[in-house]
Amino acid sequence: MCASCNVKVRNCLGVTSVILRRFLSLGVTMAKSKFEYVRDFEADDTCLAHCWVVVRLDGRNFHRFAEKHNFAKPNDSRALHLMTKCAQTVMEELDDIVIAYGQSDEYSFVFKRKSNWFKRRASKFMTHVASQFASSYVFYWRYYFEDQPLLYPPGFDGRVVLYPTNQTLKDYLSWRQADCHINNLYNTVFWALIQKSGLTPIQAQGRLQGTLAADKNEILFSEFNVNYNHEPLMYRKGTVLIWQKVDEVTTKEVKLPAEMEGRKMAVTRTRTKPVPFHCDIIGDAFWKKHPEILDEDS
Ligand code: DGT
Ligand code: MG
Ligand code: MG
Repeated sequence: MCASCNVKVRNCLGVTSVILRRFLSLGVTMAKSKFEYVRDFEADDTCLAHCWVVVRLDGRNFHRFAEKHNFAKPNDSRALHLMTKCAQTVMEELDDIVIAYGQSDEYSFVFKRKSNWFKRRASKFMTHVASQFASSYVFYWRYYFEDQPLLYPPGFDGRVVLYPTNQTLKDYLSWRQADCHINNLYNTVFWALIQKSGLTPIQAQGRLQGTLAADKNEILFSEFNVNYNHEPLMYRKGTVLIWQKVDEVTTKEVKLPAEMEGRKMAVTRTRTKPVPFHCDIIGDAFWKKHPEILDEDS
């Protein structure tokens, strides 16, 4: 019986209103408003089951951004390392990313085939990756560009592409790495002609028109004594991020036993982190060495 109105507790209006208020405070709506129908205008963007979900980001108008921030030409290692730091942050903060690949002003992130993160909604994948990446770019800027202030906020576009098989996913990543190679070879010769031979950009462009990869290698070697194969791997291959076990050594104050109190000791912890590699991902060797990336359970 209710102490105040003397009816069975389940019939007491006071108790009912307490329960009702508790429901409402928990955000449980008892009735739909007449505006609820607008939900039906939302498009269903669920990514097809069992496909690899790839989100590719690309810097917005980075031609201008690189000029304004005095990026070294053709490659600025600070800028590339900052991109990789942002990609590592994305992998650590978001769920289910198995591999990422980046070059120039772009990064691709591959989500597990069986990921059910945000019920596989494409817009959730894309916007979380883009916003986490962009805020990291601004947040970490000063650690990579110590003397160079960030002059305006950079932006990144994003797209989602689904790949139905391991082969199509590998071909996608190969396409991005081949693009890195083609652009980097071209840019390396182009800027050598300008910086070392004093050609104008129009003259350098004319000189390279119709040349094949072998011609560009030859120009680099015979005119600038540069063996393209000895250029830094990060420039030629881009950056692959995969999860690896890493031993982290930290110093900790030891609490016990009593006689050791106050002493510092090195403690080794094993953590799984996204680790960068600048290796070939077009051939089979990489995939044979890391079979877990394409594992069925991914
Ligand atoms: P978009 O993507 O259509 O908004 O336009 P952009 O200008 O971002 O063009 P995109 O993405 O095709 O090309 C990347 C640009 O970023 C390219 O013009 C060169 C520049 N960039 C990227 N990394 C570096 C770098 O390390 N050094 C320099 N100097 N420029 C770079
Ligand atoms: Mg861009
Ligand atoms: Mg780009």
